[in-house]
Amino acid sequence: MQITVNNCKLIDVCTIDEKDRGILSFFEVGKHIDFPVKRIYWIYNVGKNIKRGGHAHKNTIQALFCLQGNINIYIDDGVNNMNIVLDKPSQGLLISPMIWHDMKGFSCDTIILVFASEHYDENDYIRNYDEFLKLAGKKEK
Ligand code: T46
Repeated sequence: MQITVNNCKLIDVCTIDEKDRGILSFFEVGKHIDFPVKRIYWIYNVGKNIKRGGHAHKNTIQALFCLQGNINIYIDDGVNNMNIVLDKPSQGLLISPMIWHDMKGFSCDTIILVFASEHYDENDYIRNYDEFLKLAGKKEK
């Protein structure tokens, strides 16, 4: 199947708002997210004007949540691209493999929580954009 930015979806997780008691949000693997979560990591304390990401994954699927603050995510399939703002903890972004992604516009209090389908493996990363285009079949080898 050809992966495009349209395969990357915003996910609204289940949210229980009990007013003064606060808000509880959750998702369940197999019900709301259909990949096995093998790794969870979080990113915080990002300085002003810092850009992170700048890569695609060969196999890893990720669901990315911004628990606090906000963030701009640029996603690119080699032909089409789009910018997505995550600014509420109840909404995540599902990023398919072979989607180039950059993250910027971190606020000083941004906390990102990411659920990944694979264990960490540097060989799963494509960190060169030309290489990404070749592997995605968007550029002649
Ligand atoms: C992604 C975006 C959204 C590990 O050792 N284990 C891990 O699970 C991760 C995620 C990273 N690392 C190491 C690898 C680097 O030495 O932590 C260092 C920073 O990783 P990186 O520069 O890849 O961080 P970001 O913020 O550019 O990208 C991260 C994830 O790596 C990546 O998978 O999609 O967040």
